[in-house]
Amino acid sequence: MAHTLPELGYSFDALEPHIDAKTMEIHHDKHHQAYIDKLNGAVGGKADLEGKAAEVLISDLSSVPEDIRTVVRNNGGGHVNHSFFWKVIAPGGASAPSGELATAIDSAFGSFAKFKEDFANAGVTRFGSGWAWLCKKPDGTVAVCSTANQDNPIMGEKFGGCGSTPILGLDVWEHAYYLSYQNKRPAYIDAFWNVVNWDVVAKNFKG
Ligand code: MN3
Repeated sequence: MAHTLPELGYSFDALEPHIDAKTMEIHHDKHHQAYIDKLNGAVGGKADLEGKAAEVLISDLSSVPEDIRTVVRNNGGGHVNHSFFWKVIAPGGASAPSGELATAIDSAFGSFAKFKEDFANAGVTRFGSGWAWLCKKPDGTVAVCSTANQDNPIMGEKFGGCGSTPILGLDVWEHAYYLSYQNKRPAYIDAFWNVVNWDVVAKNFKG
């Protein structure tokens, strides 16, 4: 079965003024769709691959034939990352972490403010295009990291990942912010905190 574009689940203007409607429309309908089309183009007709979920494909890139591995890494990663991103910025939900997640953040970073600083720094210092992440490590603690391009933490270390599970992610590709923020990536990251849905992040943390 071919990979398909998930519904955004809310209107393009739902995150205004922090993320503008035009950016959301192009980002979801054009950029995300393009990753899906290229992923389908790579795995289509390959019986052992085309039935696999994108998460499964990118978490085991070594088993993907070498001639399409980079295409699957970039576009399978793009599909997984964006499907995840739309959910963690969905409108509604808690505007700050609470309960076990808040405790995990406090123990890892000292405070919520310090976590935000570390996460923003991961996004600002990612050279070129990529993502900032808050991940749950195999031992249950949380950590900040960033990946290049469309790599995802669930990819093996050989492929830019770290074996942790993302619970919050931020797209820092220019296409995610250029219309409103131009070169000011830090301003976009500041605005991002207004749209994070901490109920979804808490659900991701619980697994
Ligand atoms: Mn993007």
